[in-house]
Amino acid sequence: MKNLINLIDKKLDEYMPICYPEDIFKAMKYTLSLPGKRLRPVMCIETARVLGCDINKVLPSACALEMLHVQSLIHDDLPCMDNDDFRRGKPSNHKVFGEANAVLAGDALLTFAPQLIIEKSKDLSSEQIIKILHEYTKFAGAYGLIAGQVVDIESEGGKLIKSAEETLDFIHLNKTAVLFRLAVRIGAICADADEKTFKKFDTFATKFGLAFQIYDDIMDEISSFEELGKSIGKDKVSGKLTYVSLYGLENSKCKFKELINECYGIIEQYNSKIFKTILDKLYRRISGDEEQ
Ligand code: GRG
Repeated sequence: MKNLINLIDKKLDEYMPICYPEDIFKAMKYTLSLPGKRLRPVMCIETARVLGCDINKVLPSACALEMLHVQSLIHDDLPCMDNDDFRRGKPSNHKVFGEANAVLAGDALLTFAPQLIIEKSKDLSSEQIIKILHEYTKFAGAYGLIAGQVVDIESEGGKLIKSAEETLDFIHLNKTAVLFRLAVRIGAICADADEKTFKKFDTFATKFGLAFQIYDDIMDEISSFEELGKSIGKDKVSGKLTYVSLYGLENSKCKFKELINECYGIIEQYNSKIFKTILDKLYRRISGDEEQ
């Protein structure tokens, strides 16, 4: 896993040389190069690998996914959104580069990512590239990430069109699960997976994404700035709709474990050390190491 993360970091740097005007590239590279977990590119590459695809084919798309994820983090931290001063243990993008450059750095990452897929995916067919770009634009936009963020903001202001339970699931599925789904779907496209396999990985990523957001909600309650690298306890103060606020801490832990156990079941047949490591790590943290 460490080797894979090092490879992703190397490629992220290599794919984005600094050009004029340097300020925008510096802002883009700042949050991108901070030590994130790289979960989305890792899951994209591992999906492709277990399905028999050479990982070099998928590297540009995997790095593009991290760029999209980082864009969402930069914009999420802005004062007009979640207003967070820290990200990945360091001052947020707008704290270092100013609001205008942080907005532009996010916009630039969002557009750099598909450019990278088109320019660097030399070993994929045109049909595969079109499929990947279709997935990217659908999941990043108003049918995905943006939809999740809009409903999240609205719910914070008390505006609920659907029930609290339905609203929360909508937010989790669109704000968080969507990028894990995008990751495995792109990996499966690169590997030319059949429909049944594609759906299996999609179900895995949907369940994993929900579990991951529940994990994030729980950590906001029980963790520390040192562990997470961002401000904690903010959800509670802002009266945000979260799994913990709606169902309580213990029920949230149970739901999280149930989903992760389902993930183990789906992925078991692929014998993937990397998927197992990711699931184990999250499960152990929530169980306080006493289970497994
Ligand atoms: C796509 C134009 C466009 C806008 C995006 C701002 C926004 C709309 C969406 C916010 C999405 C968001 C920040 C969701 C939170 C998901 C989440 C749990 C992030 C933390 O992921 P980790 O823990 O972070 O994998 P690292 O830093 O390790 O990569």
